[in-house]
Amino acid sequence: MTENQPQAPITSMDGWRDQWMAARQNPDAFWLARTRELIQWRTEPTQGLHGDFSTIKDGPLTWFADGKLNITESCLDRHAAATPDKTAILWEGDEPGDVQHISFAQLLEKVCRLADALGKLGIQKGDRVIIYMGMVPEAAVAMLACARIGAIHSVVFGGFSAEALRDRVRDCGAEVVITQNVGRRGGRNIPLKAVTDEALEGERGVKGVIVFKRTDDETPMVEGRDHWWHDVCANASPNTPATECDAEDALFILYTSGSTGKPKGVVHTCGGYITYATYTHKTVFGIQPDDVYACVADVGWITGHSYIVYGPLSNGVTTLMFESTPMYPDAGRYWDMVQRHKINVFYTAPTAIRAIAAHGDDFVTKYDRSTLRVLGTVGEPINPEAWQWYHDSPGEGRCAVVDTWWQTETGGICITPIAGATPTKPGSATLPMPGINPVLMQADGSGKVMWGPGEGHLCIEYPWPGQARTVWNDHPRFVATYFQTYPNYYFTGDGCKRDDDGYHWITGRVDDVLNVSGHRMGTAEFESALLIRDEVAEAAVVGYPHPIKGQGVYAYIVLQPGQEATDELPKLLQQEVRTNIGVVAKVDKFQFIPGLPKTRSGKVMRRILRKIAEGQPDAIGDTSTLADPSVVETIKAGYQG
Ligand code: 7RM
Repeated sequence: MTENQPQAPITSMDGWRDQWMAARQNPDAFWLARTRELIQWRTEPTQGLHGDFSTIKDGPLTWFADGKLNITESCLDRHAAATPDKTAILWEGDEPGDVQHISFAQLLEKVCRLADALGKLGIQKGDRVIIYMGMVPEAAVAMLACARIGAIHSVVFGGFSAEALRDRVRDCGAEVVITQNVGRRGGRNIPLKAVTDEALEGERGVKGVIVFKRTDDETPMVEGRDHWWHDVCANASPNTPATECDAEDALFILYTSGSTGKPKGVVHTCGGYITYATYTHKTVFGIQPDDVYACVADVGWITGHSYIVYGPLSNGVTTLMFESTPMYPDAGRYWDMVQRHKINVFYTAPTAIRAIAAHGDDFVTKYDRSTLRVLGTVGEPINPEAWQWYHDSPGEGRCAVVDTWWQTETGGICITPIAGATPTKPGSATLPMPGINPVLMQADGSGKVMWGPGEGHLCIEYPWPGQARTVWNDHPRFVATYFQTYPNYYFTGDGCKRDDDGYHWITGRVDDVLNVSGHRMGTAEFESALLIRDEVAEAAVVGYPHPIKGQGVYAYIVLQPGQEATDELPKLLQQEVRTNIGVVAKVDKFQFIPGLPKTRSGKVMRRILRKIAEGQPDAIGDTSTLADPSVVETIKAGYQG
């Protein structure tokens, strides 16, 4: 059976085309072959896809439904057996040179101990565990320990506030929270345990908190609820058996912002997700067994899940975890690490590239980058200038640059060059992965598919194993968000251009989702935080182009009658946003206006607000449907340039 032969690496455009065509012609055969060759199954699946986008309203689709596995056996046991002493996690702490090497054998033992400790706290298969940590190896251990016993983890980014953490604990019904006393970043403490305490005040559902001791800072512990990580792990088994799971058992929930309401708990399942993370990681970056691979994202985002933890460990390569920032102690930190750790593949975000490029080439050239082979970027559109700098300066003009487009919901990379195979164009994510069928829809609401070059809304036509299955506890919301705009297609929320060569150029979100420094946030989340303050009658938040962050946040505020826009007010409003969302959420500009531009039916015309915030008041277009077109002139006049 040819489909059972291991896939040859893609090294040419012909190779890419062959595999893309094979996946298109027989997706089941393609993905069954990939999962059998890449993943350790207890019972190999014989079934591919069940269901499709037309039946998704009746329930989640499935991949590999008759397979049984525990994904930690792919990420840990098989490598602990074959290469026990090889470094699995290479940790670089906040201070340069504060380094740990954790081998596959050691990582497996740590995971087993925490898994056993979780079990002793009453956590069973299917239970939810929240992980609220910084970038320490223990964050990966916590994720894998949950997976070991079939518990469902939900990592909450350490920059989110107590309110945001509490919302997530409640939404998923978490019974245990794993945190650390403090996080370290850029020489400063991040009060993770204190925020956890605030979030959990009065939360009866959480029966235990496990606290990793990152520093010797004094840490108040709640009697009967809180346990030190080192205590519970010291008394735990180093050989906790892996719990057998169905391919479609949930592996994790990750909350992500959409255009409306609170963040959604996107659910990924074991078999399809691990297959897609492993396959894309290996294929896109051309991973070699002895590579030192570094993705400097945070495990609080999907990039950290798929390309710091699950993909690289499943592929058995050394994966770096980086606790600090690209600027600490100076703008040379990335390349300092590349030199010291002999990094071969390096993966970061456009916002970081732009920020360090602004500090000049000396911070780059003083370090040896000769080990680098592939440079990746993800999180937001990369402007051609930043792409070129990444390619020429850190990459010495000889490394492959892969601009990888994907989303929390897609589980892994979908549109990207394949390192060493795809000719690149600066600013283009180029071509789809095998198994991904991108389609552009006319943006005029006609629902028509566009052929050939053009610009439209990016959809994906056919299911793939790594895609999210549902929204936690709210399948109708999943269907409404992704499958209703364009029936029978997955709608990404992104705009996209396709050029004459069939290359894809992502233009950014076409909905009310903001992307600030690669952090995805909803305008609705900002607006509801602003509305909490009594002074505020109405609020509308939009994005505008920002040279480093990609997007800045522009808030229009209508005050209650009798209220005044004092000098203090923006600070108070910002404080409210921070309390409700977290330190990552910052309003860059406030404009106080007498009224929002609304249609006669009361709908806010965000297009107008967006154009003014973008500094393009002349591109506003038709305002004749507004209830009171004169507000536009007032808003234009008060523009915060
Ligand atoms: C991986 C991740 C998803 C949104 C997505 C896009 C934007 C991500 C790129 C990109 C242009 C890229 N997941 N995006 N990668 N835009 N080029 N290479 O970021 O769920 O947090 O965000 O990010 O708008 O819809 S995410």
